[in-house]
Amino acid sequence: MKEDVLAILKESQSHVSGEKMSEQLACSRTAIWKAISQLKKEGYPIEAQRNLGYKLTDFDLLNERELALIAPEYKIHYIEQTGSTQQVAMQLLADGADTNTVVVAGTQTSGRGRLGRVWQSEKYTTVSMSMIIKPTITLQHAPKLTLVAAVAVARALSKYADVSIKWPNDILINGKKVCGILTELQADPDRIKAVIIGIGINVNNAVFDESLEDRATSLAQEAKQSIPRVNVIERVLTEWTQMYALFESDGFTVLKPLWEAYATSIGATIRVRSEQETLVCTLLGITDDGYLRVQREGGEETLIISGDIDL
Ligand code: BT5
Repeated sequence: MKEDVLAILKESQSHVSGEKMSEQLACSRTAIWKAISQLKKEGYPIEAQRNLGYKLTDFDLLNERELALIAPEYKIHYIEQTGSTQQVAMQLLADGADTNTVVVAGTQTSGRGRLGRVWQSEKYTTVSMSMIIKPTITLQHAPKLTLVAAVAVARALSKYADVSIKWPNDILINGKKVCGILTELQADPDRIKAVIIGIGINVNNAVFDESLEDRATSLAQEAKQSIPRVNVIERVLTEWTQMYALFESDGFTVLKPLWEAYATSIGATIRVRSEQETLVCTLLGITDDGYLRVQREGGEETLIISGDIDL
C-alpha cells in the first residue's frame, strides 16, 4: 500500500486527494492516511493541504530506500553527509565489504580528485558515489577500469546531453567538465585486492565556484531541467553493470571503440601535462592497454601512461 501511494505521489506534479487515491487503489481513506503517515516517518517530504490532498515537495528524493529500489544487485549505503565517499568505502572495505558495495552521499564536504586535488560537491545537487569492486585482474590492467567507468558514465549521461570523454577520467559537455572519476586501488605487489571507483557528477548545480565557472557545467544547466539524482545513479549503475560485464568477458578491446567514439579531440592538437614533461602533440587515440597515443611535433608516436590533457 505504502509503495502504491508513493508511486502515485511521485508521478503527480500537483496535489492528489486522499479520496482519489483510495478510489484508485480500491482501499479506505484510513489506509491511505496510514500509508502517508508511515512515509512521512521514513522521511518523505509530503505536504498535506486541506481540500487539495497530498504532494511530494521534493522532486529529488535520495535515501537508502529509494536507492535499494533502483539496483537490487548492489548493496548501496546512503549517507546524508560525509567528507568523502572514497573514505567511507575504504572503511567499509576494511570492515569486510563485498564487491558491488556502493556508497552514496547526499552531500560530500571534502571530495577528492586525483593527486590530492579537490573535488567540489555543491550541497544536495551533485552525485557523489564510490563503488567497491573486487576484480580478478592483475595490477597492470587496473587503469583500464577508469576507462570502463568513463564509457559507462558517458552512456548514462548521454540521455541528458551530448557528452564526450577526456582522457583519462573526465566527462565533458560542451567542453566543460560535468563528471570526474577517481580510481583507487588496494593491492598486494602481485594482486589487486579491491578497487574503489569514485564518481562525482554535477547534476543540479546552478552556479560554480569562480575558479570553475568557465570549466564546469551540470546536467541541469545543459539539459535545461532539474534531474532527480536517483535517476542518474540508476543509469550509471545499469551502464556500469553492462560495461563491466563486457570487460570481464571480452577484455578492453571491445570497449575501446566505444571509448573512442566518445573521445574528444582525436586528431586535434593538445597539450599533455605529465610528471616528466609538458608535450604539445596530436591526439591519436588509446592503446588496448588504455594508454594515450599521441604524435609529437616531429612525427614520433609516444604513449602517455598518466597525465592531464589541456584542450
Ligand atoms: C577528478 O579528479 O576529476 C576525480 C573526481 C572524483 C570525485 C568523486 S565524488 C565521489 C568520490 N569521493 C571523492 O572524494 N571523490 C570521488 P581530477 O582529474 O584530479 O580533477 C580535479 C579537478 O577538477 C580540480 O582540480 C578542479 O579543477 C576540477 N573540479 C573540481 N570540482 C569540480 C566540479 N564539481 N566540476 C567540475 N570540475 C571540478
